[in-house]
Amino acid sequence: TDVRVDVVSIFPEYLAALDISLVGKARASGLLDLRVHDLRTWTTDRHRTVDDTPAGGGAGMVMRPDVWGAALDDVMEGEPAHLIVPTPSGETFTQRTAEALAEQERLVVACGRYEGIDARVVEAHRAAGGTVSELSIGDYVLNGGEVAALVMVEAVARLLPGVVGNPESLVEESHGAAGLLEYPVYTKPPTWRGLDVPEVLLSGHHARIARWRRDRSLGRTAQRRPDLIAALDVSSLDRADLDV
Ligand code: 6GU
Repeated sequence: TDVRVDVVSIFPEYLAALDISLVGKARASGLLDLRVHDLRTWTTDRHRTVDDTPAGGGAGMVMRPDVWGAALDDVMEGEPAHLIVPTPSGETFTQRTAEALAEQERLVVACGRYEGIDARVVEAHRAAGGTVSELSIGDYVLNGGEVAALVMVEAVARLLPGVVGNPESLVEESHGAAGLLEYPVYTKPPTWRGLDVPEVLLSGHHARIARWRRDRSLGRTAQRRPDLIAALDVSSLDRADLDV
């Protein structure tokens, strides 16, 4: 196997979606060794408690460091893997993050619930020589890290060599190297409900099609994601990009 990913959660059922589609195939074909674990396996009390009240007071509950420590020690088998902690307080997970994570041989994803995991778990992992990414998937609040873990695992898995059939479909996408959103796409029939496929796409004129697509990408990006236009590297623009 090329990459091993362990996900630890109190709701391992959330990760069932990783059995299907592209990620499921990557697992079945041995390109991805994905293992999902129930955090409660590492509890020691009758009630299988994973949380406790926050030090310093306040609302909610915090996940216990002893349970998480035991879980991570076991799952990592003495080899500190790269630890991913999904959290709304993390750095933003982007396509660049997915690309960097796809280079790792071992990833462990620690899904927190409640107000989060006792901060010493991350601290201890770093002290033991491990590396950590605390990552958010965007500016909104989820109930726990599981859905974010699904997002991250899928984004990373599809970058592994051999997982996506046509590697060209990896480079030409939104948030690819160009930093632009994808152009609109069409298929047959050429007219549907009175709406036509843009004529240029049926012209067979490859240079004009490429120009049309680039213009649609630029226009769409300017409308929907002005932040991406602001971040564009001027040297990535061609002369015709500046024509109105
Ligand atoms: Cl990674 N976790 C939670 N709980 N909420 C989020 C998130 C992560 N990313 C965005 N919102």
